[in-house]
Amino acid sequence: MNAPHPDAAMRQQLYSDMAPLNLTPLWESLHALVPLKPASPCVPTLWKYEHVRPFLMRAGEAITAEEAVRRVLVLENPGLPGQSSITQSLYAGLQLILPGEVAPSHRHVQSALRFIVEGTGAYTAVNGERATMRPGDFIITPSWTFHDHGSKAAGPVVWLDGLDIPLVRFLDAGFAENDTRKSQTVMRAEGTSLARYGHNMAPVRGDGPFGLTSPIFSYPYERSREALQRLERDAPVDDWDGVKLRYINPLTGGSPMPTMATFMQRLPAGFDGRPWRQTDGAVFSVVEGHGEVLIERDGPSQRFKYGPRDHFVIPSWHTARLKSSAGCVLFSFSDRPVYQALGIHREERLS
Ligand code: 1HN
Repeated sequence: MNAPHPDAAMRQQLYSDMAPLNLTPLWESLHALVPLKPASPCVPTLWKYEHVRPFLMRAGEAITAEEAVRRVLVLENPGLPGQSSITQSLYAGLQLILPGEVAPSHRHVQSALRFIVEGTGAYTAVNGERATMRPGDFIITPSWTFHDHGSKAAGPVVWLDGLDIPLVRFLDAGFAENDTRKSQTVMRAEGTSLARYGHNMAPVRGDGPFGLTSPIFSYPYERSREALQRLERDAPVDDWDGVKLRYINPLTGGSPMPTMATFMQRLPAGFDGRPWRQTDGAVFSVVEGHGEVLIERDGPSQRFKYGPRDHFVIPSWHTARLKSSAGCVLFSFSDRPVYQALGIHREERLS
């Protein structure tokens, strides 16, 4: 134990005397306020689908989609208890819809992404157009657009929800509103948005329908998968990422949503990736195959073995590397566009 500073008593008296005036001494918290490097409270975590699925099915018996409004089990980071957050700025959950159910129409400022994990034949409707869900599809709900979900499937359909909820909460920018109707009236044939914007072409006149968000709200898995497959065969594989592509807003080339970037990557069989770190915490959904991710920060690395439908999070500025002996496909998302818009994104590729 160090001897107390000779002025310690005087300082404590100062702090307690000024506290009623809402004054605090910066010098006591300066180092924590301006850290030498990010010190996220978020911790690396893996959710095995085989462990989560029984609880999702129990939720299916305990409450209807309509009663719950959204029947979701939140993937809550154990380092952020009670905050419904998977990173400091992002929310993730697994949503279940059963045959014939409807999750009623509403809208909110928060942007949402859906990544289909299990089952075929549920749909989401955005601004009067429905998108049928198939495993591996990436679907967008733009900020402040009405959306409802329903299911004509024969069995359960489960998807990953990714939302910028903690970020919007931090900014005190949240508004929400229920629709007057339970389900939106279908106004356009399915696939209209993809035909207009998803073929490296765009309408000759007029702006996109969703402001800063991509006009394509469903990116089918078969097209992403085909691109990765061809690149694995015909192009160099990156030592850190394998074969990785980012989804784009075709009108801008930027991220599909202003607050979230999404990616899909293929790790070829035998991939033994090099380590990297980045400031944006990232959430992964395993689409196909098996592998492992090693994650560390100032200590021994943690090893997480993953398989299809598992989910994991790599927090800010943790060093990570990916391996796969049999090969695998990973979807991921982060709030990288926010860092980039603010000019504060950092990434380091290590060897
Ligand atoms: C929401 O609207 C959905 O539309 C899912 O499916 C999860 C979590 C918090 C707030 C709104 C959806 C949500 C949500």
